Amino acid sequence: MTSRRKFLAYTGVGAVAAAVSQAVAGASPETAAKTSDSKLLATGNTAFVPVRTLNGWTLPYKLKNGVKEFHLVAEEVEHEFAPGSVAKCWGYNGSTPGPTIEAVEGDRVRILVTNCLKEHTTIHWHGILLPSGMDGVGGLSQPHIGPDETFAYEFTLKQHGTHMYHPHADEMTQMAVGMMGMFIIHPRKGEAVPVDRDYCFLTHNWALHPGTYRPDPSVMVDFDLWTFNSKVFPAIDPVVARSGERVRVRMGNLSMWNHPIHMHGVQFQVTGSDGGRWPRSQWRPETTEIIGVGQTRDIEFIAEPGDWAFHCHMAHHTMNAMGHEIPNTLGVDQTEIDREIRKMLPDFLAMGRYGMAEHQEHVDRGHHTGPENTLAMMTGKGPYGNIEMGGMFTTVKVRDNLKRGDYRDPGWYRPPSGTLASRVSSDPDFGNPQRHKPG
Ligand SMILES: [Cu+2]
Repeated sequence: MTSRRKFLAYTGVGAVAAAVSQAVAGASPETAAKTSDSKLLATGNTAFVPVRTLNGWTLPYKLKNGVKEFHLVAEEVEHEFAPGSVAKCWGYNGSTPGPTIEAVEGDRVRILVTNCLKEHTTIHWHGILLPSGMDGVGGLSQPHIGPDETFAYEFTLKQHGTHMYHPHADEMTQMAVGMMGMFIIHPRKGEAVPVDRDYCFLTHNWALHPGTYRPDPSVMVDFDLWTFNSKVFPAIDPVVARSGERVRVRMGNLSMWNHPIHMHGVQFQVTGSDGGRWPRSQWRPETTEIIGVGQTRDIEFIAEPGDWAFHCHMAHHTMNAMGHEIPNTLGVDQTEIDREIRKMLPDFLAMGRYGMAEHQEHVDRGHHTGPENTLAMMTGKGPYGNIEMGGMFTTVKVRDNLKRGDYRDPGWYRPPSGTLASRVSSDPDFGNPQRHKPG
């Protein structure tokens, strides 16, 4: 735990990590190891910007006779999705997702896996080319790792790209409760188009039923929480950058749905996947990219000043716990039924006649306390009011005056004068807009 805190404190001043990484550019592995803390930073012959795991952390390693040795511990963790919702989840080394493993193409890695669960597990290195016996499929490629046992995986990284790790034993349960992580491999020869910031996260879905504390692995469709790195808005870190920087966001999907991830403000380029960074001729401009189940995708963009929404475009994936099997109240006058129900349930409040935006206002006013340990369906405050989001939503915050490697939340954007949408009338009959006349 001490080393993890130390490490977090270290990366907390992200500038330091980035600066040291740049300082080792072109250095031999030996000098690189001397110039920095070799347990924490890459010691290959290539400089790279260390990947930044949203709301997460990177696993330190020990260099042992030229082998980078990592140690993962599969265990139960107490996890907070956002203030007001905690759960007994499973993860690695105290967190869900587990820490990001970061290495360089050509590295020899050894990954010790200690199982502190009460049932057996394994780890599959998703998308990584390795000997069959290291592939981590319990029963097929290896014996299971029993409770209290430690297994060693060891292989040489023959590729680069955005990869993932997850159990391949009782997968349905172990993944549903949070066991997963990212495995980032940087190219040995560096990148022709270098990035200034390199973010990563995993998308996931959870059935944490209202009022409960353990995710339900049997649910297949109606999930309650949709997360980036096991967090929901507004607890998801913003993606922070300085204007003009090249930013990469690496996204992986180990959930049960596809996620069309949409970014405002730019056309990003889709530049890579589990297959590594694609040749430039295959990059394509998009504003939404589907991250299919079991896939990873890298997007890159040049940061534009502002506060930009960054979210899954499945509208229910930007909400928290909500009922699905309910009658449609849109356009329904519920005055009578409201009165009748309140005789039995004094706190009852009919809603939804004119839309659901009022939900967040009512929650804010304390009208709906809801079950314990359960987040409101929509939440979040911006500089201009309620954001009415939850789940897979965060912001890209770009400012002109940020220092390189400063990842701190810069607060809300102040648009230059003349660039903010504003009220010009409160009269519904304002102006003379054209309307379509049926028939
Ligand atoms: Cu989605």
